[in-house]
Amino acid sequence: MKKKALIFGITGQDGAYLAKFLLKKNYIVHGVKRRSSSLNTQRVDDIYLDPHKKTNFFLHHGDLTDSLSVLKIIEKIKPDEIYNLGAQSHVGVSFDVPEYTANVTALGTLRILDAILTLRIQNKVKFYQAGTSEMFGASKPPQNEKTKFYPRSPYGIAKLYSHWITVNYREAYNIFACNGILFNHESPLRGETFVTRKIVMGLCKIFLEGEGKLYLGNLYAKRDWGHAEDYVKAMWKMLQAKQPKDYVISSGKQYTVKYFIDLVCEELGIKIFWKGKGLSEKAFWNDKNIISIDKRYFRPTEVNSLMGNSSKARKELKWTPKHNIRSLVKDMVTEEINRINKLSI
Ligand code: NAP
Ligand code: F7E
Repeated sequence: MKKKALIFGITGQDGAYLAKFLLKKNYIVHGVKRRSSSLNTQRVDDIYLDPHKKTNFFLHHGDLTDSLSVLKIIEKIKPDEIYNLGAQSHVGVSFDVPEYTANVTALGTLRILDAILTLRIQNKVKFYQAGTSEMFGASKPPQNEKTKFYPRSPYGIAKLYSHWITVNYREAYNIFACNGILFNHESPLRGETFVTRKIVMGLCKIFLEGEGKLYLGNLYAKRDWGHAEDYVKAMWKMLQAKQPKDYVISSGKQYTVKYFIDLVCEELGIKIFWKGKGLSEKAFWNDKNIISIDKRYFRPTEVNSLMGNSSKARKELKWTPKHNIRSLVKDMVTEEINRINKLSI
């Protein structure tokens, strides 16, 4: 019998990579998408077939803020594995909509876990919760499973609730539930307002079309960036382990936002130079100012330095990433150029 997976957050970056990975593993994949006024399934359109034809991929309308929809979908699908990747996942935006962020990103997890109990399937289903390095926040790197949590945003705090409610339901009700504590992971499918994709899109537009200018916030935050393709494999591996546990997933290296810009320029074969300091810092290409700082992209509280130690996952799950920072940048730049070229045909 084929295994059935249910993915909340199917329309996001990780949802798309995980669905493709599980389909290759011969799973039947069900995804939950929320209703929106414009289509939001672009990332999975390539695997979506007419449901009247033979397919292993199905989409259902639902919302993590709506307990009834969560309960009904789980009851209907009876999945072997549930992956909760759904969230209001933008750290900056979480300062603008903290209550909404808590409702989706914290209480959404409770709604899934409680549906599992209500349906009395706690001994049949495995649960993955998408935790984040943002829970470490101000704690010094390198961060591992034993590092103290010190979140610095409404998003990080909502995720911390999800982390502990997952631990609590595992201990109280014996649910096979795992928290993946994933450090930043990117890809050509990354949301356009996260810094790596914003940089790649902005610079490709400037260099290929001679158009536009990039406005950024804190260039000196350090992040541990990996590739989403590698990180979704770790999610699956956690649910195949003998015991349900929590794992840090990271590359173990950190770079500044400014260094990421330099790598993208290198990949594009372009030389830029920097001038000025603080809010007046600017980047130039052929004497043209192409990057400036805009205060609006600074956060009320910043997470300055993240770098994970994922030795537990590497040892116990035998997880090893295929990508490094350079292959990540290469993949993102190549796909962006392909997109621009397709649009101009
Ligand atoms: P993403 O691209 O922002 O995707 C988030 C997904 O959640 C989207 O499918 C979104 O739907 C869905 N969603 C939002 N609100 C919802 C609601 N009320 N009900 C149901 N679904 C809802 O995020 P990602 O980068 O793929 O990350 C996946 C998960 O891992 C998220 O939980 C994120 O917080 C977490 N995480 C990400 C990283 C990272 O670096 N990428 C690191 C650690 C943890 P729409 O498409 O309709 O918006
Ligand atoms: O910011 C700085 C910003 O928004 C990275 C989410 O997937 O990873 C992500 O959260 C850094 C921050 O990612 C801009 O201040 C500078 O220091 O790409 P980001 P994030 O906040 O690290 C974690 C692990 C998650 O769990 C989250 O869901 O870049 N930065 N200038 C900027 N950031 C943005 N977005 N835009 C700028 O213009």
